Amino acid sequence: MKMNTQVSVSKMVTNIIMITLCFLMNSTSAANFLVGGASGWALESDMESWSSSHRFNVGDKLAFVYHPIHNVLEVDAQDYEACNLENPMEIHTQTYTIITLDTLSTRYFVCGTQGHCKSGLKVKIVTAPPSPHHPPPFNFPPFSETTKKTKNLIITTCFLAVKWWLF
Ligand SMILES: [Cu+2]
Repeated sequence: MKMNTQVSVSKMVTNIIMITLCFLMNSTSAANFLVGGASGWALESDMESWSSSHRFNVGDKLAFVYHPIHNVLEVDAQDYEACNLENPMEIHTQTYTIITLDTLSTRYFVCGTQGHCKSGLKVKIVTAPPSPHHPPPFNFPPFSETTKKTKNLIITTCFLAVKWWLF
């Protein structure tokens, strides 16, 4: 009985370590961006220079952090240019909005409070494939297709190993 308890405790500890390692490996491929930088989704942020100084890849997440006087509307290209607030595709109001960039696309976000979009509280996010000419943030080496495949294989093997160990 004592032996069994020791075995299950060490097995549990190993499981926790392995799961943590798997998640750490998995998480390095995507980046999280605080929209607008340190000042967040606010009138004092320079959205244009913020967005042009970053490169966005599929799987990255945008965090809009804002005061309740603001909100986040996702709009189309025309409404973005014109600051038309009448026809949003999505409305977010929870003061901490996470948007996952799940496809290669251009997405448009504006503040829905009257006058804020026209004052510059709007951002256009172009999600692009990784390119060696524009390294992603945090100085990660750009992933080639081969290293990506290898990485996916390692992650899959890792999760399979955990599954095998657990059951
Ligand atoms: Cu606003």
